[in-house]
Amino acid sequence: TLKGVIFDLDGVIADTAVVHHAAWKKLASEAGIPFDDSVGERLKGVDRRGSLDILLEKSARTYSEAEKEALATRKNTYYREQIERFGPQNLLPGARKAIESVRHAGMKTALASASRNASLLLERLGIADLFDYVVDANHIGRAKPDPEIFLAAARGLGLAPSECLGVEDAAAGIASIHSAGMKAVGIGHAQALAGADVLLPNVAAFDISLFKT
Ligand code: G16
Ligand code: MG
Repeated sequence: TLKGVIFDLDGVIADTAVVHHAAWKKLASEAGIPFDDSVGERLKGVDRRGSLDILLEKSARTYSEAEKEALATRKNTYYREQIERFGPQNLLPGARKAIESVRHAGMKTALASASRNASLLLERLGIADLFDYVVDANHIGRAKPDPEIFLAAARGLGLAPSECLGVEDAAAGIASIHSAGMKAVGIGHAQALAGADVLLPNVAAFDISLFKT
């Protein structure tokens, strides 16, 4: 039976997917690297360095390690400039209610985010106290689509993976949830989410009563 729900952060709870997208797009444009929405979609849920590697697939030249480091840092600067101004108004509509519905049903909640800015965001959004356990990129070795982050979240909740449900807006995240042995709820419309067990248009449509057995 279901005892816990593990939420992704960017694009599920926080309205940051567009901010990540804009920061990568700006970097790509400055570096003269082609960037379109299909590249943008592939970057979702992928950690910073993995995202840069995807971006550079389209580059006409190669970059040294030091140059790559500098590009990733520059993107993060653009991103941080925006989220420093974030507050509860940047929660996606219905996000708080969705997390609270899980808690009110007597189940546990965890966060599994690939972002190294996750704790800053949780504070800014005012939702740090809604999670029983938080795992972000600072705690794990292998990024999504590897199952490590969702497995670590289940372990932190003291639950078996089969007792958990994962909620994600990105293909890499859905793959991570499935490899961890959990059912996956996809949030959004992207073609890339076709593998999700349940697809909802947005987090406002998430209510734990839909999943309780
Ligand atoms: C998020 C975003 C990704 C981003 C990654 C790393 O993951 O979806 O687009 O590249 O974090 O973020 P940062 O550069 O802040 O460490 P998630 O798992 O919360 O969706
Ligand atoms: Mg996400």
